[in-house]
Amino acid sequence: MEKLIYNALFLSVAGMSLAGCASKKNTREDKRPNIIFIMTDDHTTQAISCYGGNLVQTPNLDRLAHEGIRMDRCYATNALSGPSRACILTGKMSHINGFTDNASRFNSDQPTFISLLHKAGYQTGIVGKWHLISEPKGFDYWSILTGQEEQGDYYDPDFNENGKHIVEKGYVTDIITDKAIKYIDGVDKNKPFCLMFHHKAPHRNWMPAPRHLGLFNNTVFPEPATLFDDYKGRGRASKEQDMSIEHTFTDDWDLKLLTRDEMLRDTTNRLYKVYKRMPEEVQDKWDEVYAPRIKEYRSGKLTGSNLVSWKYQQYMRDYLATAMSVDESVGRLMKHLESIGELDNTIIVYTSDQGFFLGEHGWFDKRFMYEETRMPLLIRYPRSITAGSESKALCMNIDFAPTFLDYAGVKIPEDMQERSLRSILDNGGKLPDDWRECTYYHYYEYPAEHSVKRQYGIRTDRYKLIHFYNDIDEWELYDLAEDPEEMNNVYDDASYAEVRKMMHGLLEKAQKEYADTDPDEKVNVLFKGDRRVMDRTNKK
Ligand code: SGN
Ligand code: CA
Repeated sequence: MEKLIYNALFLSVAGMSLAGCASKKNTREDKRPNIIFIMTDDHTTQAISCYGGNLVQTPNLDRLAHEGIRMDRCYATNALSGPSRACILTGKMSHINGFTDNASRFNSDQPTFISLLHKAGYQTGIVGKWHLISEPKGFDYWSILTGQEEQGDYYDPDFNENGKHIVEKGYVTDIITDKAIKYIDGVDKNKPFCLMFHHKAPHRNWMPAPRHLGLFNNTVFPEPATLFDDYKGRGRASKEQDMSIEHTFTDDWDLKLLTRDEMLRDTTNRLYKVYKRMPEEVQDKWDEVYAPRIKEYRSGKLTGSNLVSWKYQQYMRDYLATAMSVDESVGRLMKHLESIGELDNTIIVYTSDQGFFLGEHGWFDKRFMYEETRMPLLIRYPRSITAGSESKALCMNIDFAPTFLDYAGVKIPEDMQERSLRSILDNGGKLPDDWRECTYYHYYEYPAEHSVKRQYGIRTDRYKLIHFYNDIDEWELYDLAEDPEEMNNVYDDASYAEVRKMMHGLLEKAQKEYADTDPDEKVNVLFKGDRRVMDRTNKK
């Protein structure tokens, strides 16, 4: 009931603002839309209220959904930052674009939707996280995060701005938003622009903006039903990962259980390295906010499952407070576009490089092909997208490049591996008759941090088939209608024999279609400097 009232109120406010800006015509001669591609890092649908998440309210993202379309089944084809970004730019899967894991280096000489838009007369810019190591190409302007292996810092972050190193004072989400707004204000108003607007938040180790420090300290968040998963119904991949709240979460980096004095005694501590970037008054607030947490932890009362529950609460407090800044950023951006009359001339996309586990299966992080790693995808463009649409169409991040080119009227290159989503977006989310039967996934970063084994697979409307290869050789099959939390692997269940056969057929077809010709290839992990290269000379 409460939710209904909230939605009704919200809709009326959103409706008013829509009516208010509907009169703003595109006065440019060149009528092609601007494109603003907002991508956060590790922001997941469970933490966004328009996706039905029960953790927090995200009014600005909800506004995007109410005034645009909410896509419910969009998947990264390789749920990790660098790989997802490379897939998005090129419209090609990792084995084709060459960026298979976070230790790769992007070959930025290959065509991207950005370089194609640029050639077609678009102004192009990127602000925030890039994470592809090589310098961006095809952009007129870039200001990208550097430091901490290109993850950037939450406070006083370093940037590479068109090749020059600079340090900006303040909180990362706000700085990136300022840069985005400045870029929009600085473009030639006679030509369309495409801006990639990429946040660091809410990536690990989840450091909130000063104004959000302690925001949720009195909130108790609902626990996911699978927080205490014992992985019984599944194989070694789930059992042998290293991304659990119970075992992997660290006291210092993740839980922030160090006082200032303790940090000063060991200034090599990783938490201290990011703490010392904060101005003194923020450090004071930080100390105040984390002191009760440290005290509670050291009281010695927390053990076993109580300790896991407690850690989960601290995780949610930090993650969700950090994510508040991105919801506010989206609000600021929309208001600004409205004020300069560009809101309706602009396709605004909101997504995240991948989803994230918020305690489901006892985990944080991503990488697995399970449902929690799906991407949020909200798109607002009132000139052709009906407000309040929703869609269950199976989408992938490699669909983005052809979609943007389609809206910009630029020819989609033959070798992009997928097609535009435009016919779905402009048609109230309805599926065309010949839409795909499944999405394809292939994850490579193993052995590596979090120990998630290599895997590939497909997801259809109802089923999911996964093969964990390299190190182990195990298959998993899920019936998502019967088992949406993916607790029961039915691969060896005789009653699913037909489904299993059907899924293997589809998988083979997908691998052929996407030219993943040797998916079980076992590659040696080699390093050139600190960059990983795939050694294919000595496989298996
Ligand atoms: C860092 C994090 C990992 C995370 C990767 C990749 N460790 O290495 O937890 O999985 O980034 O994330 S941390 O100790 O540095 O916080 S990604 O989103 O960039 O792919
Ligand atoms: Ca990420």
